[in-house]
Amino acid sequence: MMKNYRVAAGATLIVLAACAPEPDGSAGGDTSNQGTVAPVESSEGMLVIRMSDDMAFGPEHALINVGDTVVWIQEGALPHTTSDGPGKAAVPEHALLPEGAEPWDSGLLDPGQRFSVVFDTPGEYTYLCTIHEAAGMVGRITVR
Ligand SMILES: [Cu+2]
Repeated sequence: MMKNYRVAAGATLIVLAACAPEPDGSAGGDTSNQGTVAPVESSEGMLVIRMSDDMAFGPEHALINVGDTVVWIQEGALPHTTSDGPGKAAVPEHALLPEGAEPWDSGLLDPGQRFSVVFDTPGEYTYLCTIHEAAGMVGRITVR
C-alpha cells in the first residue's frame, strides 16, 4: 500500500514538473504587454518608489522584507499622496492592509517632497494616491 502511494505521488510530481514550462512560456508573452507585473525588491533594507504625473507608482509592485523602509519620492508636477487604510479609497480594494498593520497617509506631497514608512507587519498592501485613484494611481507592496 505504502509503495503504491509513493509511486502515485511521484507520478504527480512529474506531471507538475511537465506543466511548469507552460506558465513560463505565457509569462514571456506577458512581457510584451509592458505591464510591470514583476515586483521590484528592496535592497539593504530600503526601497524607493517614485510618484510621477504618469499617475503611477514606480515600481507599481514592491517586494520588501519586514523592517524595511519604503521612501516615496514625489517627482511629479502635480501633488500626489501615498495613503492606505480604511476609508482612504473610494474603491475599498484600493486601500487594503494586512490585519494589525498601521494605516498611513502622507497628505499632499509637493514636487520634491518625500515620505517614508517602515513596514513591520508582513502581508499584502494595496495603497493609492487619494487624488488620482480614479486615474489608476494604485500601488502594491508585499512584505515578507
Ligand atoms: Cu497622484
